[in-house]
Amino acid sequence: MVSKDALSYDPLPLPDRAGYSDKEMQQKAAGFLAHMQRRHSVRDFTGQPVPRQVIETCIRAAGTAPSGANHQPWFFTAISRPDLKARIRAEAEEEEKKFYAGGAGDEWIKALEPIGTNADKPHLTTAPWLIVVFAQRWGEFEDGSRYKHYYVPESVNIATGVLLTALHTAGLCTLTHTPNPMKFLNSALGRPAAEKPTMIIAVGHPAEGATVPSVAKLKKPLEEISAFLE
Ligand code: IYR
Repeated sequence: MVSKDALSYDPLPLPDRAGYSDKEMQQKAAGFLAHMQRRHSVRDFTGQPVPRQVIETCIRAAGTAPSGANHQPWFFTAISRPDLKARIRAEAEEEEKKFYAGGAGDEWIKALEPIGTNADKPHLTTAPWLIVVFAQRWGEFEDGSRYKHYYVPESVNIATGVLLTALHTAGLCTLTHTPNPMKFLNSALGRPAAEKPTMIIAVGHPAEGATVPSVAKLKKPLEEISAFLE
């Protein structure tokens, strides 16, 4: 929790700086690219447990993300309790049924065809952990008074990216899942109404024979996702 009297500017010498030669930089960058190219969203998990400590460490990594005014406007609820996972699955599938029965509209359903999704979400009960990401519009001082958070979606989405990267680096598979609407997660998980659930991340080991849609391997080339103005 932020303290009201810890808010003055206090510059420290840059800690932990790793300086590399140009060649080392390229090696590091290429190594990281290869690592990320091995990340795939997986829909089929085994129930093989994952130690809580691994999940805690990955959430701590997510918590290092940059954020508006360093307010860290995120909250992660990690769930392994079978009764809670079953409740989340039941409520998510209820929303997904409406989505796939027409709520989504034809264009969206067509866009999802190559991904192969439908209203069944077994991963929500088979994966050993679900991590629900919440975005907080407000923070609280120690005395209970509120302060506004800034750039909330941007900050939370950066942290979520770090979390997915950390989980992948730990050798785990994930599936980002966004039932719409997701407000049921607040009551299911006891989070305040001012927090907005942004995503459910199913986490675990892939089932034997797990597949990925072939389109998942089609990544846009550099020329399509970037411009260099030198
Ligand atoms: N939330 C639904 C639909 C869905 C939407 C998108 I965009 C996807 O990339 C995948 C699924 C579901 O989880 O099935």
